[in-house]
Amino acid sequence: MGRRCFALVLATGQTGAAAVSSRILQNIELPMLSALHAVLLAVLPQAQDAIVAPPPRLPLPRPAANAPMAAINQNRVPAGTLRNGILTIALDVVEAAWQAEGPEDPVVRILALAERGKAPQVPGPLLRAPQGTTVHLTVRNRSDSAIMLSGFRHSLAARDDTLHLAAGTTRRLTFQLDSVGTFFYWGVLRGLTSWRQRDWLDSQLGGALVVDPPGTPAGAMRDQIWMVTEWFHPYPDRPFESVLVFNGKAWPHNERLTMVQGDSVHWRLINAAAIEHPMHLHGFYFRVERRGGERADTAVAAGRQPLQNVQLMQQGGTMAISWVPTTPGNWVFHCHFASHVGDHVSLHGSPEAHVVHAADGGRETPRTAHQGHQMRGLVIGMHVTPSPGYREAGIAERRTIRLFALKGAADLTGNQTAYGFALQEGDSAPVPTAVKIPGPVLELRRNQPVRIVVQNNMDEPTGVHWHGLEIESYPDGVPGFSGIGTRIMPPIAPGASFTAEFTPPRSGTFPYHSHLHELRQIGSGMYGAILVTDEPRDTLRDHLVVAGGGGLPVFRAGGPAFLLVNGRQTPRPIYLTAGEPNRIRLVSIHADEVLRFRLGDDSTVARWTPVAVDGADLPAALQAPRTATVEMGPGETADFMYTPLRPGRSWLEVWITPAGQRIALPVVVRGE
Ligand SMILES: [Cu+2]
Repeated sequence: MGRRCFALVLATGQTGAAAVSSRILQNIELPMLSALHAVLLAVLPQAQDAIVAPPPRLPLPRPAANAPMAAINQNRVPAGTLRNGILTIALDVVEAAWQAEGPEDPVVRILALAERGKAPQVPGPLLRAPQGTTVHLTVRNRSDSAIMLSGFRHSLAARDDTLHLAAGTTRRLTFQLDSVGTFFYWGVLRGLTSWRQRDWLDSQLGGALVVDPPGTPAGAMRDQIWMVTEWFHPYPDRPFESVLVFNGKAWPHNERLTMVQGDSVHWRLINAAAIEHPMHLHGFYFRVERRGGERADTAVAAGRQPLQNVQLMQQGGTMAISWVPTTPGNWVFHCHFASHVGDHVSLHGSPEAHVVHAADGGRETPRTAHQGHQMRGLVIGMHVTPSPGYREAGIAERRTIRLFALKGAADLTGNQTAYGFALQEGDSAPVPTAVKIPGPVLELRRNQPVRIVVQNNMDEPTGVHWHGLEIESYPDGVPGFSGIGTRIMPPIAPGASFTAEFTPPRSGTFPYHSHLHELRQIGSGMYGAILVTDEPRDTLRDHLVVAGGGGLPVFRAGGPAFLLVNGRQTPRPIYLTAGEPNRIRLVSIHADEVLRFRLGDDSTVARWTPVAVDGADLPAALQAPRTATVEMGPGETADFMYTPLRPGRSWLEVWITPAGQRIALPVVVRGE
């Protein structure tokens, strides 16, 4: 499928981003994988324990000296002229320069689209008009590269929806916007047939195409459109250089949105990168109102829109989501693949960095400095301003939990160090060997105020996120960002503690996990489950399955990708009684992999009834019995009711998709 094939070399021990590199690795032959594994396992222990320096960087393709700098397109202003039901638009394909990150970060060479007479844009100009609009499109290819454009005419088969432009030529296309929804148009270099095949030069050729319902007045749609693209450069002697962006810029250099507490927020997201993304919203639930792909987009009936805080976006997938930011403060929306919010998808630190000289002759420091957290790539930050009269509840009486972040022995796969959590029991702090993977289950009571004191007894900073809980911003756990005004949560330094105070408002199943150096810390075990309940759980009929990493993720396919289920590669059985309903809570919290779950025996898949996702009860229309398989991105939880009909033995299998490590948890059904 992909054109890319090269070794994932760990020159400094920075592990490969399984998610980023999966499309590459799918082409590697198995013997090659085995040899690489040997190398990897040999270098991993040292690598994991250090605060790893960025990998050595390689030259990036620089733009020509006279190439115009691409402007960042926030997708707020449609391109062209819309008059009497006709949208007239003229685009140029040009060689351009693009700076996906900060003013000191690299400027790279791309092909870009410009509205005639204007600067080229990343993403390309927004095409937006009501259904039924006729579009007169003129495209002039002013670059030296032959290209093909597609994605304009959704009623055609993909192979017929093409517009070929040799260098220097102009083509005209007239078409009708015939289906409502969120789409994208795209270009590729000559000889390629899909946007999935792009790597760097053609990677930003394309833009959003939004078709509103007929009769929508211009300017009436106040939604924010976010387009995800990737600039990806393979090399023969190191994995790759990549940058992943929302609307042309990566965190922390992309636009910070300001919204008012209680606003209605409407976003459209377009994943025009050749890799899936589990998108996660902190603090609030959203509903997915529309869902689409490359050539179709469908409204989701109101009664079938669950509350979600994670949605896995497939390659080429689109969605329209809405939510209400009910709590003020700083919040993030981000991809939950750890490698997509870290150095693997950043050009920062490259020797090709473009240095901006400040007025005083020194180097200008980007204004959006990191302030402690190290996220990069696919993160959006939001400031929610308090509505008038807002006050945080003052609560004196709280149940106190002391949670320790610890490093244990080198007892994970490949002799990696276990990172994890332990609770204080009694008067003395837990010793490092008390590390538990997954972390201890935090059993909280709905509406009961709690104070969790996180004591960091590791030798590196951390921060803990209570994923999915609708709580205040300050305890939310993104170091250097969570909080309100000047009261910002700091990274928890080695030896220091942080007190998170909140009151969980909803009963359900949630993960908690590190929110700093996520690939290493979550990947090495810093994750667990939070169960919020109204009354004590009946653990004979209420079962928790936490699937996550057990060492840094290395390979998706064919090798040890370091998956643990309930902390083990051979998990202990769960016991059920025939004829009795059981709740099965699944937590998918691998740092960098999508997991698939299947309940059944060798020949038959069981049936179960989904009752909750992401900690929120499902609408009645979605609580219908179905085949017991589910795919879950990192950070997702799902609860199912399962009534085994007869005694026997089956399995809850968990594996890294599409065909990675597989673990089977025995399910033993006893007679009534
Ligand atoms: Cu991602």
